[in-house]
Amino acid sequence: LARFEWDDPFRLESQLSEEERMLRDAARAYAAEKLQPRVIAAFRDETTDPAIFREMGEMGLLGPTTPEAYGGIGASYVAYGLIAREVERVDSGYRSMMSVQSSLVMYPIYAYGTEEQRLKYLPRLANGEWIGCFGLTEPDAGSDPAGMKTIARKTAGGYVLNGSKTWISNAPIADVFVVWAKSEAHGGKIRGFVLEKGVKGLSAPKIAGKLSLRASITGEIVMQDVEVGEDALLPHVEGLKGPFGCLNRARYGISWGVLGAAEFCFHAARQYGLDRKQFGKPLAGTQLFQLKLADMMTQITLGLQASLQVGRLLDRAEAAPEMISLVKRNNAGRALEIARMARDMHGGNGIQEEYQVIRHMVNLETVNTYEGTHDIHALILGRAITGLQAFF
Ligand code: TGC
Ligand code: FAD
Repeated sequence: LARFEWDDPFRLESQLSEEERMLRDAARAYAAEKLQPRVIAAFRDETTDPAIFREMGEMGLLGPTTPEAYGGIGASYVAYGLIAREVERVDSGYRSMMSVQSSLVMYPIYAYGTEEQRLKYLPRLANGEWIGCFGLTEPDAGSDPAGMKTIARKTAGGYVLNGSKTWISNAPIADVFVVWAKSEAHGGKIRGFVLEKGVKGLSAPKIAGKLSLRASITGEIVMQDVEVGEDALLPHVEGLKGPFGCLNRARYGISWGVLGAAEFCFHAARQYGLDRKQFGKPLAGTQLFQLKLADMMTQITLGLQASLQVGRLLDRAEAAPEMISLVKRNNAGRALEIARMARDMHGGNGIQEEYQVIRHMVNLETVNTYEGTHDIHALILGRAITGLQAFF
């Protein structure tokens, strides 16, 4: 009989290349040795350690798919997903810091920027010397970014930007701001701009009091007559496909990341059930407990296999955005259910910070919302299924 391993039912391991396994193992070791010891206090105290970017940079975890000429390591998208899974096994906030830098800041500069912009920004974002953020969402434009009000007006030497962005990961500690605005000079089309910390009129106040994703700092971006040169414009894209091109990659990474958090919760619940006795026997020996574990393992296994397939297609430039919506939506929703279940299976201990399942649970509430809510991805899929759009 073929062997069955409960923690790798479909032998994901055997479907990875040697290089992918090595990167995954390096990320796993880093996350366990450097991130895990900090996370409980960071979440409790709502603090973000900027040194994490440099550490991740040294490990090659920032923008890993970027070519070596620009400071990356030219890794596959499958490797990128595996890294996200290891980091989010510790905390969704740490994965968030990393995926914003990689997919939402480095990717647009690489894909839409000039050679000068690539050479100026990418190596220092890759090594973590600079921290990046991505400003799309506004107070009145969340699920519907086409409704943004931020505006760029042409000046003699460049542009002047006015507007505000909200819910921006990394913003209060960012050096580099990729901001999307409607450009009057381009017929009101959405264009991308790269702003630098310290420019007059730009501020990024922290949003305090989040009860989710507390280890990842979030802020606003306020732009009051921010003047930039022509060289701040990302010249090679216009329209919403600019930010969506970045979101495709970040959403794909999230589809792997959330399963790392789900695996943590599944493994913790299993161990708790083996250790904890009630009614004279381990909880894991009861039918209800086993049913829950079987459901967790099934959803994680199917999700990983799906993300691997989308990653392989992405590596061949054959991944459609709807495939990414499918795995982002499904895996984030399933991970949230698994974390809630694991919290329940820990009984009263499940609400304690040291058991960590409730932290994953409240983090995953954010992940289910950002980068397109669970329902928005359903509408993207519904449009693909029926040919009818139901957003408005
Ligand atoms: P729609 O008419 O569908 O499309 C407008 C243009 O965009 C193109 N497009 C895409 N291109 C590439 N990839 C995709 N996934 C694309 N989706 C659309 C499309 O072809 C079209 O191009 P063109 O040339 O014809 O103009 O646009 P819509 O306004 O109807 O869109 C509706 C909807 C709901 C799909 C979209 O707005 C949406 O996805 N909303 C969700 C918003 C969102 O995801 N925001 C994320 C903000 S960033 C964030 O959350 C970071 S958190 C990160 C962290 O901390 O980890
Ligand atoms: P809304 O769009 O107001 O949605 C509210 C509810 O209405 C949701 O349930 C939604 O599914 C539903 N809804 C909306 N439209 C429809 C419809 N047509 N039909 C049916 N239901 C609908 N953004 C960035 O640009 N950069 C970042 O770095 C970033 N980081 C974030 C970090 C955190 C911690 C959080 C919480 C958010 C972050 N975001 C970021 C913003 C995030 O992308 C938005 O919160 C998200 O896109 C949802 O927008 P909204 O909050 O305005 O909700």
